[in-house]
Order: sequence, then structure tokens, then C-alpha cells
Amino acid sequence: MASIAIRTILAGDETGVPGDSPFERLDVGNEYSFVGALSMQLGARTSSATAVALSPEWVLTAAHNVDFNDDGAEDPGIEIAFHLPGHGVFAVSEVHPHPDFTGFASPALNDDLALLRLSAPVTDLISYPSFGSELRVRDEVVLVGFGRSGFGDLGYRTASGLADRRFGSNVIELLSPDDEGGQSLEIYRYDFDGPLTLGEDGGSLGNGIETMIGPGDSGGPALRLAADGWDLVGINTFTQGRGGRFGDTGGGVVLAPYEGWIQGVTGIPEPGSGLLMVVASMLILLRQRCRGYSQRTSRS
Ligand SMILES: [Ca+2]
Ligand SMILES: [Ca+2]
Ligand SMILES: [Ca+2]
Repeated sequence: MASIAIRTILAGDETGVPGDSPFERLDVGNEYSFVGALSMQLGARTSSATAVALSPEWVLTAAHNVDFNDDGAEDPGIEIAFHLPGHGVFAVSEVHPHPDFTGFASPALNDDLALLRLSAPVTDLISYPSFGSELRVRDEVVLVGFGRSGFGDLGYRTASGLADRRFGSNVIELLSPDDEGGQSLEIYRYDFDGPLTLGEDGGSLGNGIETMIGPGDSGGPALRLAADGWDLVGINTFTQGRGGRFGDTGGGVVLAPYEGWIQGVTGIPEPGSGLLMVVASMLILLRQRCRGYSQRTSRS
């Protein structure tokens, strides 16, 4: 599997039933208000990606987003901003890549996480996801991001950006172990199934629901619905396949094994406070029906 740089929440079949399109995957209800876009600039080079707010001051993303030269370390001189639609743009003042990260797919996909500290806190009241719960095979997850979109039968058709937040769902198919030899399961994978597999074991969740990530979605969350709101169970980091097509595979980093690292760096004891959890619960009640989302391994 070769590795190249990409960064999408994809729609289903262009002519599938029910109808679907990148436009219909937009988060118009701001259900995922804690998911923002990241912009990076290093000299003349720019890129965009996705990140998740854990608290007013801390954001979690994929480490490769801030590592253009793939050496596992933050690139000196990189300027990073977190864009939270409706809430503002926040400069990033500190970057903390996971200590075991050594570059994208270099040699493994594991440990591709970075914590970013904002120079000024998000002051608006938004809901934050909870973390700490385990991800399992067959779990259904919602994938959210600002990346490229398109159709599963056609591939990428739209640009990535800083304003359009899209979401879709998939089912976890495979968990892979720690690259340092520990017992933790650190990587998850799902496959992007076409609508004709609806109803089959391991098949599509439905045209308009099933999705995968694409370029610009890296650093976005995999979320699992819990009784009290969203559990942040993973960070999306890679795709494998032909580029946003049915049959491709996507995946990311399972968060549970990294909980101690996150709490150690941020000091966040529990991401959701009581009040925020109430807000989250209300948002769940208002929740719309989920609408859905790559053999090259690509950063997304
Ligand atoms: Ca670097
Ligand atoms: Ca590891
Ligand atoms: Ca699937």
C-alpha cells in the first residue's frame, strides 16, 4: 500500500435510492458544533483539515495535519487556526503530537494524534463530546469533516474548505493492535459499501447514510451515540483504495488507549460538564436522521 497525501465525507450513489448528494450531507442543524476546520500555513504551503474541540481551550486532530514533512514532529514556523463556523476563528498556540507518532504511515498508521491549545478560549456555549469509552467491531459511528465530498460511484467532486461540515455513518469492521506491541487496539477500519448491499451482513447502512472520509476530513471525529450525547471514540486519519469509491476502506485512531495521554496534556478530567451534557442531550433530541459518507493508503 503506497502512501500519498490526501485529506471527505462522501455521498452515496448519484443515482441511488434514496437520492443523495454532497449538499444533503451538510450539517445544517449544527449538531456537530464542536467539530471545526483547521487551516495550516507553512511558507507558501497551505492545507486544510478537521479537528474536534474537547474543551474551550483544547482541540484534538490527526498529527499528520501539522507535519508536512512526515518526520513526526510539528513543523517549525507552521501557523495553524481552528475555524468553528458560527463561533469564530481561533489561533493555535501550542501543538502536542503524540510522543509515539513518527510520521504518517511511517512506519505505521498508529498514534497519529495531536492536541492543539487555542490562544484564546471558545467563549460560546457549545456541547463537547465525551471520551473514554471503548470502540468495538460492529459499532456504528458517525464521521464528520470539512473535506472533499463526491459520490461513491464517481469519487471526489467538491473541494475541501473551512465552512461546509458534512456527516455520515459507517460500521467498524476491523480493529488493529498497538504498533509498540502493547495490548491496546489502536486502529479502526470500515468499508464504503454501495447501496445495493443494503440489508446484507456487513452491507451499506443505506444510500444517504453510508459514507467514508476524504481529503480534508483528517482529524475529524468518529462519534458513537450514547444515552447522554456523543462519545468521541476515534479520530479519522486515512483512506485506502481508489479515492472515495465504493469498496474503498477508511479508518483512524481509536481514542480509548490514548485517554491518559489526553488527560495528562490537557488536564481535562471529564470533557462534558453537567450543563454541557444537558445541552448535548437537547441537541440529540433535535437530531436529524444521520446521512451517510478509501488500495492506496492516504492521509485524509
Ligand atoms: Ca514535521
Ligand atoms: Ca502505538
Ligand atoms: Ca460499511
